[in-house]
Amino acid sequence: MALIDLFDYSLRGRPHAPALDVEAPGEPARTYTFGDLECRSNRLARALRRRGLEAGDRLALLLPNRVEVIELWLACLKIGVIVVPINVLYREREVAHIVADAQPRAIVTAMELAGVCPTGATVWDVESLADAAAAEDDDARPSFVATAESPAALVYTSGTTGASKGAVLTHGNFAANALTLVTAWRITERDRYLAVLPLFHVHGLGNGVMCWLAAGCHMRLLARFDHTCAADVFEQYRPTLFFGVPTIYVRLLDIEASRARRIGASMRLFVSGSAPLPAHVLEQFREHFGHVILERYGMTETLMIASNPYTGVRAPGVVGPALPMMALRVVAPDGAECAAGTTGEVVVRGPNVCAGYWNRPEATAAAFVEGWFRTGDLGDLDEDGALTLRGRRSDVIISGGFNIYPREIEDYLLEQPGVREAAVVGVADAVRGEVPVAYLVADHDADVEAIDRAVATAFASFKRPRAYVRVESLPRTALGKVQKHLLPPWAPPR
Ligand code: MCA
Repeated sequence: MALIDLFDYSLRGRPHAPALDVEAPGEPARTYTFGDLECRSNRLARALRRRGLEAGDRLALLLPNRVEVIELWLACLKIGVIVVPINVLYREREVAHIVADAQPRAIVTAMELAGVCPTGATVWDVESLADAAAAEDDDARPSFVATAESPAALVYTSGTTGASKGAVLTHGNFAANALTLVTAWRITERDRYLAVLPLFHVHGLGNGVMCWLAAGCHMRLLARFDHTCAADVFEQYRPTLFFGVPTIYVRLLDIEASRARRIGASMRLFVSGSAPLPAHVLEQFREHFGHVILERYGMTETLMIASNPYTGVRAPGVVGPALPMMALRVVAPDGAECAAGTTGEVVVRGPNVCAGYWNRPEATAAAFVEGWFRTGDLGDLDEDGALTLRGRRSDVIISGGFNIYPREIEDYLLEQPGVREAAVVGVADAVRGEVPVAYLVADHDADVEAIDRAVATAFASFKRPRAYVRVESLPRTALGKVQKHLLPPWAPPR
């Protein structure tokens, strides 16, 4: 089956039902029915074909949350085009890497973001593409048949090497993920889903948008999460379902207690993922909103792996047992299965796991061991099969739910004048979870401010080190590997 077949229960099965409220920049919120989305995406699919796109071609989307992202997704699914979502916070260097790797036929973007597109790339303005779609007179669905194995998206994620790789996510991966979550979290057409997460990551997209389309519920799509007006949005929309990263839940704790109670009273389920949810946040949120946040665990490459139960105990610090259809094991370095309570690497297999990395057979081979995908996360299982994460095999930093690969920043720092050695580490932060801090061994005339400016130009803002600490040398093992845990601790100035 193709992913669109799953969404057809909503697109064709509930054509008159209100599907989506969304605000376009500078305009009041607009409502679309599932039938509107079906017809609009059919026209868009035709417009994309008219511009020469064929099944198997890639189309990059560098877009903030807006209705066209959803329509482009549906249009691409309908004609077999592979979507390559790009983080809107990325700078030229980061976008150029993805474009060089995925070789999209075009990048669809909003004019204010076009400046970060690499020179030579074909760039389509989303507004003019929408106009071209509106000018199509036939709104029947174009003919194309995808299978579960057809790639639907390349979602870029960095491995330990620092260079980001495209995880090939198929129609079947997304369909299995959505079906599992709709069942596990009891999402129905009666839900009202408040969507604040960016649609260029699998949390907002594969979980949010795809559960909405599979269940046929109502969604309100915001351009982004803004903590200064979050309470107003909750009170106006009265959602029943919300997905967030821990930073968002920390921000929501600022809502005054009586308002928080009122918001909680009409909510059904708060889900957290993308970074560890601190136990004290879960506890304060329960006191404040009257809800125990449901924590789950996933990765771009595997979509969702494990989830706390909908009914039953949602224990702090535990991400729950494997989701239905997903198999999960904890293994020792020699590959032997660990006994309950013993920490090892989490490996998974099942229909949610990606087909591999785009054009990278070696990386794909290294990621799988006998069919099991190596997550790089460390954890242990209890007697009932519930997983507790204990850390990561790689030194990825998660800030506000965005992943940062130190190696990418370190390599760039080493290119800067006067920098001899560099190490980037994550430092605990009450709001973002972690923030990056750079340690430099540098000539005494090295200009750290100029280095910081260069970093800020080259990378998304969340990757910019919060501080630069000069050290005489980096602590290393006998084999020369940097021992980051031995670096002098850094604390933010008060
Ligand atoms: C943050 N910024 C954004 C966005 N989010 N800009 C545009 N669009 C966004 N969506 C920028 C701000 O402009 C600002 O940049 C900086 O980030 C911090 O913004 P602030 O308002 O202070 O935000 P906050 O209250 O701290 O909240 C940040 C956030 C954001 C909204 C929680 O971090 C976020 O959207 N996180 C979600 C990431 C996500 O979806 N991850 C899923 C990955 P400046 O510093 O320049 O002023 S998928 C995944 O991990 C796996 C698969 C999984 O299991 O889910």
